[in-house]
Amino acid sequence: PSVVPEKDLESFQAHLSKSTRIIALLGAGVSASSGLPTFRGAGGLWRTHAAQQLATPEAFARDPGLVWQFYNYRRHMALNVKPNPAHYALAELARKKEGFITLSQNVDGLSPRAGHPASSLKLLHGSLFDVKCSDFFCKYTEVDNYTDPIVPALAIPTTSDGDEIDPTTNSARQARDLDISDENVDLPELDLAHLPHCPTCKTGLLRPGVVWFGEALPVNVMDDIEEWIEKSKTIDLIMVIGTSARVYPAAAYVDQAREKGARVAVINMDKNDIPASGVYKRDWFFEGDAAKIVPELFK
Ligand code: BJW
Ligand code: ZN
Repeated sequence: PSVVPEKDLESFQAHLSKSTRIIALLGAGVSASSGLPTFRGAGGLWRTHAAQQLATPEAFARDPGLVWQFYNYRRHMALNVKPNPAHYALAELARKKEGFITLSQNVDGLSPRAGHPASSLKLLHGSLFDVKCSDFFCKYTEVDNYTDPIVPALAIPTTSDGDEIDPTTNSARQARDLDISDENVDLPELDLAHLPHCPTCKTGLLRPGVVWFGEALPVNVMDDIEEWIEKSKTIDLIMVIGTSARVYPAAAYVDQAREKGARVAVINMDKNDIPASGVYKRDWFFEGDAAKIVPELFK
């Protein structure tokens, strides 16, 4: 049985099939069913900190050890989950439709891992697997750094019962990661000297290659998108998938697309969690898990 109302599905699919210029704007909800927490919903707290409070240059300046614990943990989590059917469906649409572009706010690497062509995947907020020097004047950057932990000092502590025999199965118990996102689990002591340092300037701390609040989005990414929008005489459709559309300039693409004629389809678990004006004036709303709905929409 269909997970969305048949009438909406039909009118959406009719519009999609005649659309040639299409945008998908993705947020954390796309990766939720893979097991990664969103920012503003349940699971948006890391220990006692709101995720958005750790995602700032000020937090890194104040407590780089804490911010690295957070990002090293997120890298570890992202590497240990899999893309879900929404990532795969979007990747497939990108391969089939030439005029399709994905603008993703996600930094978890799941769209690339699902085979989304890089040429039509714009990572608005960078990637957990890019690393760069935090010294403004040093240009050192690394891409595709999947080292986990990024430095030994940031290794996630595991249960100490690794060698014990489990009486129920009679086999050795696997050591399991402790959930350091839980404030009741002690964070291991961290010597700042053991945080990742820049191999070029030697003095700067490395930092995750993500876009924090107050920072500009990557210039080349913004330029590519502007060019894509500019060369579109009209835009037919924008799909706003699993994002609260509260963070700018990402959310502004909805209004920009609509100015070029786009119809707006929103796919979200929660029909009340979408404040951007452009997103309220939506033409379709599909309520539920993106991992179930997106593949259905593209059938
Ligand atoms: C599901 C689901 C399921 C759950 N299926 N759905 C204009 C107006 C007001 C303020 C500003 C403005 N322009 C700029 C600002 C300031 C600021 C901003 O936007 N603030 C707002 C909060 C008001 N913006 C910035 O600072 C940006 N920079 C900037 O503007 O620079 C200007 C500049 C120019 C030149 C020089 C210098 C500066 C940068 C913003 C960077 C955002 N960074 C983060 C962290 C990235 C790194 C990291 O991951 O740690 O990006 S914050 C965080 O929010 C992250 C996300 O990508 C982003 C968006 O969140 P998202 O994805 O929408 O997640 P949620 O949790 O909010 O929503 C999930 C949704 O999914 C919910 O709706 C659920 O219902 C749904 N859902 N399960 C379907 N299974
Ligand atoms: Zn450096």
